[in-house]
Amino acid sequence: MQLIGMLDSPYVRRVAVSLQLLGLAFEHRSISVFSTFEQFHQINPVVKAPSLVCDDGEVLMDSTLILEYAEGLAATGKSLIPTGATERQHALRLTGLALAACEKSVQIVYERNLRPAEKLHQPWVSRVTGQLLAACDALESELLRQPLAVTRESINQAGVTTAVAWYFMQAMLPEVVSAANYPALHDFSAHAEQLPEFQAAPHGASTYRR
Ligand SMILES: N[C@@H](CCC(=O)N[C@@H](CS)C(=O)NCC(=O)O)C(=O)O
Repeated sequence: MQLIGMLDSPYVRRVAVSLQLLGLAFEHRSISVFSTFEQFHQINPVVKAPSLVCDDGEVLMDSTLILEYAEGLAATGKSLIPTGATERQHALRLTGLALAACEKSVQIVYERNLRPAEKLHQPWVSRVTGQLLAACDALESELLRQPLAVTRESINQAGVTTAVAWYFMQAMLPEVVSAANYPALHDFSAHAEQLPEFQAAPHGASTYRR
């Protein structure tokens, strides 16, 4: 299967890291939804990153749906979703918070980079920034209350998505989300980024290679 999209997208990166942790082989094509729109369009006319081209050619999109598909392909016993109801509920809460943080960060980045400066709508930016910081505050509290596991054997989807989201925010919006205010998130991310699966799929323009 082929993972389409650049690793500067937190959604693409969470899939690239998760596929490795699930033990699934894939080819990565670092194609941009912006600078190589036409090339992306030929693979998926909706031009959403990540897209996953399955082995039979069918194209999936949306990182959460792609990961649901991947979970079904993984060998028995390999999963990033806890099986116990309480642990699963908590992992889903954290994953939801981290995904909301990604969404709000991406909205701010698009507002800054894609909209002409004179058309920037400050009330919208303020609203989105408040939502982003609310998600970060909640994640920080959760990590302080109950630390997330961060070895390659124990990290779960909440851990992968939280770490990827934090790295993305620090790369793109460090002045909005100050690391000094979120020491637990910062520390967790620093540990996760040391894992081989994160190092093989670094944030940016590079291509994952096995
Ligand atoms: N909910 C989606 C969000 C994916 C998303 O918004 N990806 C961005 C790149 S970071 C994208 O495709 N942007 C191009 C566009 O929306 O036109 C997911 O989890 O995959």
